[in-house]
Amino acid sequence: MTVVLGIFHEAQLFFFVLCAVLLWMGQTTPGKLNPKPGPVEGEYIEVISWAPRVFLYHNFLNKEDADHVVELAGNKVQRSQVVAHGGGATVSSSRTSSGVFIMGEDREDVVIQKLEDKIAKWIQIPKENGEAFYLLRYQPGEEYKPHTDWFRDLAVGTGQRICTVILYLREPEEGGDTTFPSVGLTIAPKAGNALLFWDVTPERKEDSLSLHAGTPVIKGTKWVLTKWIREYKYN
Ligand SMILES: O=C(O)CCC(=O)C(=O)O
Repeated sequence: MTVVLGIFHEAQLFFFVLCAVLLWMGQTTPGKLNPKPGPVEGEYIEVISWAPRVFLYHNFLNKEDADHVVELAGNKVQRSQVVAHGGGATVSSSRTSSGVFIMGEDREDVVIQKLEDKIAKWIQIPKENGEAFYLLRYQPGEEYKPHTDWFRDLAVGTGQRICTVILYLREPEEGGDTTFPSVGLTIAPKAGNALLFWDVTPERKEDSLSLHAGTPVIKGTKWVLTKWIREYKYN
């Protein structure tokens, strides 16, 4: 009996040591993926549409970082403008929000840098291809009517805007959806989420299906951070 028990214990001991060694190898063997590379708790990416290409990253950023960005530059917003025909910028009734580009010292902010790095990692395009973040505030009644983000009259060397990322920092109580009217898509501006859509097709043609809008806020205030990504290094 004692001999049988002894063999059993030895077998058990051998089994545990083997498991520990295999586990250790799995964690440390060069070239092997971390066995737990999956999403951080609460983060996941949803494919919304393939035509146009639209993806929603749930819980991309936390409330603390979102509040930090609003506190960093929220008091600098001014009436938004649109790209005028023939270049330059102009105020338009199609875009009634207020906004500011996060540039200079503010762009060096640790949270801004963290968000830029996280976007680059997500979309696999170097952060140097991104324009500065544009912080946008919509109050009740304010909107951005349907438009596309790609440039019609592309100045030589500037590079086309190929995709757009919108980080929802603070959601309004009502209204303020992002919509794609050509394909009947509506994305709720849920704080913490990030929306990615492609302004060009996989063939790098301007994608008319990427027509999108920020619908009027009805109640409360909506804050977003928009980043337009160019096809070449931009900064
Ligand atoms: O505010 C939104 O939901 C859309 C913003 C937008 O269309 C843009 O920044 O290009």
